[in-house]
Amino acid sequence: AVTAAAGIAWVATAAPAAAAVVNLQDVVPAPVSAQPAAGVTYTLPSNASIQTQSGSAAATDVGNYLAGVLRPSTGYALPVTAAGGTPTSGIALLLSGADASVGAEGYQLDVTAGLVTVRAQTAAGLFHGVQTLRQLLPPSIEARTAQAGPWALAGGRIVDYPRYAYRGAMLDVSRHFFGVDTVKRYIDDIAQYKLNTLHLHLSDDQGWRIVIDAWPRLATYGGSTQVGGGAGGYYTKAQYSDIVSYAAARHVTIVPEIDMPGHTTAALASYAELNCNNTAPPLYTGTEVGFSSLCVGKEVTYTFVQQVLAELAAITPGPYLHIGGDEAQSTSVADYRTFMNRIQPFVGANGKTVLGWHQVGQADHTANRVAQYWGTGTSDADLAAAVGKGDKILLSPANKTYLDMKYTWETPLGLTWAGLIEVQTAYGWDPGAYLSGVPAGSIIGVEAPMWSETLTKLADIEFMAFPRMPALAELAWSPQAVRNWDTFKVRLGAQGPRWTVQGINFYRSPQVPWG
Ligand code: TNX
Repeated sequence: AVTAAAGIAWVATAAPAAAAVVNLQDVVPAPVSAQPAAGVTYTLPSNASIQTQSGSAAATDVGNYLAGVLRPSTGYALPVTAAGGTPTSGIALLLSGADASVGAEGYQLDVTAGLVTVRAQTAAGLFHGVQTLRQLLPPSIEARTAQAGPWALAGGRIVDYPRYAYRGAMLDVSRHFFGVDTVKRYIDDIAQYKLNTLHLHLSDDQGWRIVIDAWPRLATYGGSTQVGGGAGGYYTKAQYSDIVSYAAARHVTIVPEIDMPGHTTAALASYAELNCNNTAPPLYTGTEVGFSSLCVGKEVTYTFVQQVLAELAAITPGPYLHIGGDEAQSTSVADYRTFMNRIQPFVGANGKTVLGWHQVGQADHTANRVAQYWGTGTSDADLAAAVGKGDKILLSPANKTYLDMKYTWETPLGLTWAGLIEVQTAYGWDPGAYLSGVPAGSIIGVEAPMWSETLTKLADIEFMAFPRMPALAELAWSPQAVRNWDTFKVRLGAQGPRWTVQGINFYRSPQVPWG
């Protein structure tokens, strides 16, 4: 049974034709509107084709992506062809005729007995519609070997679009380094839930993870260890660009972060001249914070930052460079302001927009700056300063969105400083009305950070992300009016079999009725 939400076109579902068919509205994140067509189902025939908008390479790419999901499990050929006229069978991905409300990232999905049509204004919209289509098929569609069908979908119409333009996850690749394949897998994980941004925390005290040609020891020495003293690692520019391209093909933008002026031991250890006393500290493999700072009074510091940001901007197609700015406890407030006010213009000079942890509110505003709130309360002086100066706000309240917090005291991984975060805690807040004194119009979205002090491998990342990342994705995508814990936990539970088929190691929260 589905609880109707006021003002939303949720219609009670008729008895499904086959027990295995997923109800049209049982998708994560919840769609804006879903109108089932009673008694109608579509069954994918073995000779189906995927017909994409004629003349659009981007739509063809989405078609090829969908074929890549469907071919292994169905065993069907599923040729991707250019749509001629109005398709009458198979799956169509079209860039015309969608409801105007879908905007830049939404889609309209129509399932009739004869065909499935996804319509959008952009390839990003088609891609999001394809994620919904996946979830409407049985969980075995996610297998990478041939499975028994039938491959049936519930009939009806979904019209769907995001609440926020910025829907993010963050991965800390500094405390523990994660290779290209792990990052790609996490991109696949988040894209399924319509997140569109992956923020990579590329530098910290414990490791520098991206090659900078002008300062080569950052990677070769600064990247040579990690928490606990393991081998660490770093991305070459070619590897980094491979990640950026892989993300772009999934309509995910990479936001690179170089954390400054604190969290900089890896850089300070690599170059003695960056230190006020001209002495390089040893590499650091512990988990303390707040003890390092770039040397604010030295000119070489600004040459360094300018060159790093220029090289980073050159391999970043997305709009943001994240300059960190958190926990600068070894930098005086005056020095912090001096430093930030001097480096922020480097970002704009490279055609990018400043994103920083909310302490950047202490420094001057720069055009379109975004402050990322990571506090545990609902107000903060630096946050208020940022808002007062005209910053936009990205929401990552640590006691709600931090995927490195333990679920319960029994959770074998993770930290507890911001509290325990069970699924209902992660889900149960409204991003538009959470912070006091911050107008809803200042919020650009929600990001779920994953710090990696205690996480060493993909299975750890996925255990902490699932099921909280999909829960937070719903906050970022779905209108508050369709969000409801009692219906969400059932929809979420139904994702479990999909994760099992995908090989995802997830936390079987007792709050969720797992399917
Ligand atoms: C705080 S959140 C930090 C990180 C830690 C994290 C652990 C933030 C901006 N700084 O340095 O990794 O807590 O949860």
